[in-house]
Amino acid sequence: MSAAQQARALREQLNRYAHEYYVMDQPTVSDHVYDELYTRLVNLETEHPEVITPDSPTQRVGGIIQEGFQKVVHDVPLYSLNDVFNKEEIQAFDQRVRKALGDEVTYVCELKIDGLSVSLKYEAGHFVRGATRGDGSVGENITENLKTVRSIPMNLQEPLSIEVRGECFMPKTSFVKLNQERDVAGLAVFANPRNAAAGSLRNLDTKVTAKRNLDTFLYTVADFGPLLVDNQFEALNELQKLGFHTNPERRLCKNVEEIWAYIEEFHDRRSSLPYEIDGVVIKVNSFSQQEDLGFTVKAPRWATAYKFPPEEAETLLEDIEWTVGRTGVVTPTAVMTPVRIAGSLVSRASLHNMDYIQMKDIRLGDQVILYKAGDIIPEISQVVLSKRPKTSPKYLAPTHCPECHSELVHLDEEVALRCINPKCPAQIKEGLAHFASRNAMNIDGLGPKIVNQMFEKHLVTDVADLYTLTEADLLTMDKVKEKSANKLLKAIDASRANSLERLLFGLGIRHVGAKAAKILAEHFETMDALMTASKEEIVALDTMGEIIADSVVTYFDNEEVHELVAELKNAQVNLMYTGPKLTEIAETDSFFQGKTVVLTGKLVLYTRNEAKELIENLGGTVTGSVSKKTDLVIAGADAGSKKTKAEQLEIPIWSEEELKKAIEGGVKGED
Ligand code: 0OX
Repeated sequence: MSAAQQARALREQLNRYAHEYYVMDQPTVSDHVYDELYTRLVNLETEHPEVITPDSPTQRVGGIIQEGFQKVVHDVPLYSLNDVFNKEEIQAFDQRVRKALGDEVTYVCELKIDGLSVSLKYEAGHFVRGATRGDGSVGENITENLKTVRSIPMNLQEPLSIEVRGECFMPKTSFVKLNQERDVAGLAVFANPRNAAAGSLRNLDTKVTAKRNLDTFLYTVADFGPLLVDNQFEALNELQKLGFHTNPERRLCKNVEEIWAYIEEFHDRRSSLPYEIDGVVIKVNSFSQQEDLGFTVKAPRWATAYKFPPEEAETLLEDIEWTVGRTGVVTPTAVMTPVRIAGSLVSRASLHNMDYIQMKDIRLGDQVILYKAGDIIPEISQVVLSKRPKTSPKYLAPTHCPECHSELVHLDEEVALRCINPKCPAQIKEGLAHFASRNAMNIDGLGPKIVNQMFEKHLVTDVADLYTLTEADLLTMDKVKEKSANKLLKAIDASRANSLERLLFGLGIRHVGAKAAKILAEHFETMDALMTASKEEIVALDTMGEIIADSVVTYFDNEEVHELVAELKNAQVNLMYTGPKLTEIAETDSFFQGKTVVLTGKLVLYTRNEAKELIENLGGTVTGSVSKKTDLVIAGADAGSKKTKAEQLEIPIWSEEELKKAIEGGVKGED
């Protein structure tokens, strides 16, 4: 047998075994047998590289480092689904369907896989392109990444030209393992399998994708023509026959009762499934009936998605930790025995303030019910009173600062407890980190951890000290080498030139947010002018109320603040407004000036290009992916991972309506 023939035989055998393993979930040989054959193929291909074909299993290990992802225009858009949340809404959906079609309706229920929608294109049976859903109309080309996903066939059982769609996801066990490895390596863990799948699939290094053990379930095609079937249930069977992994839990249902029984069954089985689901998709089975119903702009009228209620879990409240923020507010955090909710391990939840603790009568040692608000933020919904030990005492508010031990107070009518010791180390550290933060002095690399160390090592006690730091100082800190020390010094130095509003915001004057700081800086132009401004002068400014004015005047009526400003001046920190002059502002200043904006989700008021152009005309820049440098995310319907990332990075998220307002009215948004 020639090398080419041998390679072909090995390829076919290995692809068959892989199909049995990854798609059918029915392996017929052991891993050892597979590995032996695989090694033989690797050796053969190394000796005779000319026999390598794109469908060889050796081509699935990645190795391509991409520069970015090209856009892919979906000829047939990937629709999203309307959501329903209870049985009544399913009944209403069923009634609408029956009103249009009559009583002869069968539905298919499918599990709603919590992954990323992908579209796979095959020509004459060969995989030629894979893309993300994107906004439904335009996605990204992730062909090389998808080639590493073992359940995606490189060749179909029949030479069809077809575009198949479904969900790419990370199984729960792979997710847990990945996070364990990342934890050990000191890397940030992924919040849930969906984020992990997104990060893996959109990784520029396909070797990373290959290692992540992603899987797929396919459920539809752009055009059913080539499949020669006339309903969704048969289409799923056909997709399976072609070699795709399809979810085995699909079921035909004749009415709402049967649909509801399916939903209840999987609500109960959800946690024991090996992959994450967030609901059930209900589809009219017959294609001709689907055609009769058609689509709205956004979603098919013949399908709907039932979303499970937020997942809850019971756990033990072990402790309540109190932490001091920049303004001295002391906030409680519940520390609990870790539990898994909606795909991630949760052990901490904010308790907001003492009123909240009292209102829910939360006590140490209680069993509590945890859920994820908006599916993201862990929150305690209630205490399980029946499990409370009889002797458990009421939880009492702390009386002293957990950091500096000075007495805590309530200012005015505030619910919050505050430490009012200006020398409280926790407040100073938080204040320093705020000073360096993105919207303030924007000192790259000066995060809370570094600030903490600097403070503990007595390198800094106030913000002016940052400007006297030397390389030798920085080298005394853990994990700081020459290179990073110099980088940090450069970033600190660069911040000297910032316009006054950044410094004002960075100083952390009570009630002075980024927007107020900008207005003050624009008007008074110099720190000196602002420091001597009267309350009346400040109140006279548009949008500046008494509270801010009082706060500014009180802040500058302090000898220590004057000393601090003098130190900053000495350190050659700019104390002037260097933005456009007020007269120029009328024409040039827009909220978008200099801002980096990301558009995500389906926009209905503008096309993507229109929105981009309008923002760019107003001085903004529109980019494709969310990062620390993003200032604003505009999220249309069904915004996915970009919105999630923006939430994690605490980047402001606007609706399309808010965008419209800002564009049309020149309204300034909140920084
Ligand atoms: C899922 C899922 C998503 C087809 C036409 C509109 C939506 N997440 O598991 N979408 C669909 O259907 C598409 N089915 C699913 N099972």
